[in-house]
Amino acid sequence: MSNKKENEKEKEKINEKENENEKENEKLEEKDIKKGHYTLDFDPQQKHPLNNKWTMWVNGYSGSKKWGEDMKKILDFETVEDFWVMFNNLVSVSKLKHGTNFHLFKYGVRPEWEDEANINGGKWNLRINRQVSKIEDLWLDTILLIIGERFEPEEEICGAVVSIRNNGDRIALWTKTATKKETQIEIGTTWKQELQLRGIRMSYLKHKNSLSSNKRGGFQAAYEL
Ligand code: MGP
Repeated sequence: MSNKKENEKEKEKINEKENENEKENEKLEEKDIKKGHYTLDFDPQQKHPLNNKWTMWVNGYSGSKKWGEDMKKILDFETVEDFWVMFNNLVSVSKLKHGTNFHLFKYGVRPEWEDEANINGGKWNLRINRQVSKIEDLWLDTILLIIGERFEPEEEICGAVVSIRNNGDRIALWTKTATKKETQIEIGTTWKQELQLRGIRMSYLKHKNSLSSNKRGGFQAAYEL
């Protein structure tokens, strides 16, 4: 027999074997479903720990003019399951009153410039156009990226804030060491890529500049992407 013919026979045999395997799998699935098995073996009581514990905060809902006065803890969580229970029971950010902020920060860090974890840091600031992007989707994606530790180095991440405003909603990613330019650029680039935000400009602001300025004067970008 020629080599070509031998190869074809071999291929046919492999195909037959694959078909047999597929049929076997189908039978197995049918059998399992008849027995009432719809899921893989898992223990519904078992929770999956996150590497960090996190706290969700809210402020800005009361109309108070004094910063931080109405800052309130919503919940701490440290497992995947507890995160989803909280998130699924939280008002969607698309329905929040203007002026409100949700803050997701590592446990023990207050969502303020003055906290020792934030004081030398800054934030990547993303302005959202509601005509183009869904704020609730970008907020959830951002949360999943931070609790899932998708940024390098993970220790640089302090938290994230979503701010609902009349003049344009924003999401900010707060990081620890504003002077580490390369690190911040890498984190900002990852964030932009993961959210698939091509063609959108983003600025990095140092908290120390915000602290020393009275309001908008000092809000100058340290880095841009
Ligand atoms: P903002 O809500 O982050 O800015 O801060 P925005 O949305 O441009 O302003 P708004 O007026 O539309 O809400 C608003 C103001 O709150 C700042 O100018 C500060 O005076 C104060 N503020 C905000 N943060 C995050 C802090 C903080 O961490 N510490 C202190 N001391 N003041 C803050």
